[in-house]
Amino acid sequence: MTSRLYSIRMRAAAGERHISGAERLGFPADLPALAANLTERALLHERGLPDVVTITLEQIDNPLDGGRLPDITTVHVADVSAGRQAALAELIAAGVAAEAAAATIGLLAGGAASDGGGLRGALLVDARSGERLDPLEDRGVRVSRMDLTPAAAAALELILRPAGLDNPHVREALVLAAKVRLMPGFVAEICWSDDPSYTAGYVSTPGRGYVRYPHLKEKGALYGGRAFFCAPGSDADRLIRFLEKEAVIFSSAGVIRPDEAA
Ligand code: WAQ
Ligand code: MG
Repeated sequence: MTSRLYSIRMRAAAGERHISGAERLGFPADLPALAANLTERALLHERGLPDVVTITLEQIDNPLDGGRLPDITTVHVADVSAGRQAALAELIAAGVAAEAAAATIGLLAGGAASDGGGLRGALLVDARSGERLDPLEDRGVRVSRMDLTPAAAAALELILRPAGLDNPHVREALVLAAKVRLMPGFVAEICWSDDPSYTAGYVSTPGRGYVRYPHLKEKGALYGGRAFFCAPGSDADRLIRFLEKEAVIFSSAGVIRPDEAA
């Protein structure tokens, strides 16, 4: 008997301020435990206590098999300045125009929302012109409807644990990055966390996979950021529809490549 698949999303906010969010997929039998887990996360987040937590369940049909998660490389950088320099070079090597890459990093670093705060979603940026294509002003594009098969989740844990990388930040970022790589015209992604204690970030590209930098922001900084770079001439509405609505399940893990020096 086949069972219906649901998207489950959590969003926690304090007034206008985004605290945390998460997105998973599950069968009906999984959903009570997932909802409890996401509620606990919402209430225990280091960015603060939310006054509104929204949990949304939506039935979805026919998830796409996304295949394999990207391979992982850690590039050792001494500090944030070296990390941003290396991330900038990685974006440029993937085909993002130098000015577009630098301007986007600057926008994320300063808090991309109109009040100077962080977005709860991601910027969608033309890789050549640097123009912002998402019309979602203070929200950004919020990617959802992605997850791992149980076998892929088990395989991922097996490769992450010995590398000391088996934490929710890495697991969730990998799944999100894996879905973003499947959008038509994908060129690159850059991300660092908005959780004040988590300083690592990554650049994801078709050629190099998921490249992590232990320092992409200063400890204590409240603004995280994410930006998706797409090929010139991309149909933004189509990309946003894919990122927000198309369900994708990844069926295997990638590998961890040897660490690199910057
Ligand atoms: N869709 C679009 N943007 C999102 C989403 C989403 N589903 N979730 C988060 N963001 C954006 C939003 O602007 C957040 O402020 C920002 O990304 C950071 O989100 O290898 O933890 O969930 O060690 O805090 C990366 C490094 C960790 C992991 C990323 O992101 C590693 C992280 P966070
Ligand atoms: Mg966060």
